[in-house]
Amino acid sequence: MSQNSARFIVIEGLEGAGKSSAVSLVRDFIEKYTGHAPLCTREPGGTPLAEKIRTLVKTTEPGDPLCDEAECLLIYAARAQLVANVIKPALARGQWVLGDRHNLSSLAYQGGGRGLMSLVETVSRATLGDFKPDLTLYLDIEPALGLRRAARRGELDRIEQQELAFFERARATYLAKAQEDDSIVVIDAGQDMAEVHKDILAMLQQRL
Ligand code: Z5A
Repeated sequence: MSQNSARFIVIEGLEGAGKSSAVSLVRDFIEKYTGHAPLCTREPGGTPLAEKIRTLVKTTEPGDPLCDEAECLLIYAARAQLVANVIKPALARGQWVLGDRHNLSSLAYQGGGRGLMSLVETVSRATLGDFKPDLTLYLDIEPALGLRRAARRGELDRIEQQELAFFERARATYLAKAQEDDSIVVIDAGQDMAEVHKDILAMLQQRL
């Protein structure tokens, strides 16, 4: 594989969409396809500093609730660290990168869900410029079904406790962005896992 052929692939979706198992599937596919394991990242997180920010974003500080603007800026601080110190260096040395969430999550959750699209677009441009994934697999699920699946997994974190309408707005933003951008592929994640995985593999074979 030549140095500059490495790609950045991202899995996106609401809670309970099945991102965890999709990440394993795509990681194995990339390893077989390129002969090398990709670097796997998660957001927010993926560097020591960004993991500390992840904890701040996911938990509730009694008496000092995180305001929406601070949530947005913290998530971008974590992403700027991850892109500068992990993702870009990996791509530059020819290693593929597989992300569990990236910038599209901020457009969906902070832009659509929180109603902060103008802030998101400004900070995104300032921190990422033109940098974006080569391919994003968006696992689309009805929020109510996704939250039922996520609830079976255990206690819900600060963001997972938002009202259903928040996730409906986030989903609508995911779908609108996918319409505008050819590098975002929508996968029906409401199907059985076997069907979802079949669709993911078919799409990877077609796109790569
Ligand atoms: N966030 C944000 O607001 N803005 C941003 O820019 C970024 C993130 C980057 C990260 O939390 C939180 O930060 C997230 C968005 C916000 N919070 N919320 N809400 P995280 O990383 O801890 O959580 P996550 O990314 O939402 O979830 P996850 O645990 O990594 O994965 P998942 O896709 O939600 O679900 P899963 O664990 O793969 O599956 C859930 C369960 O469903 C599990 O038991 C599976 O076995 C089951 N499942 C999965 N697929 C199926 C099918 N097809 N059929 C039946 N059952 C299934």
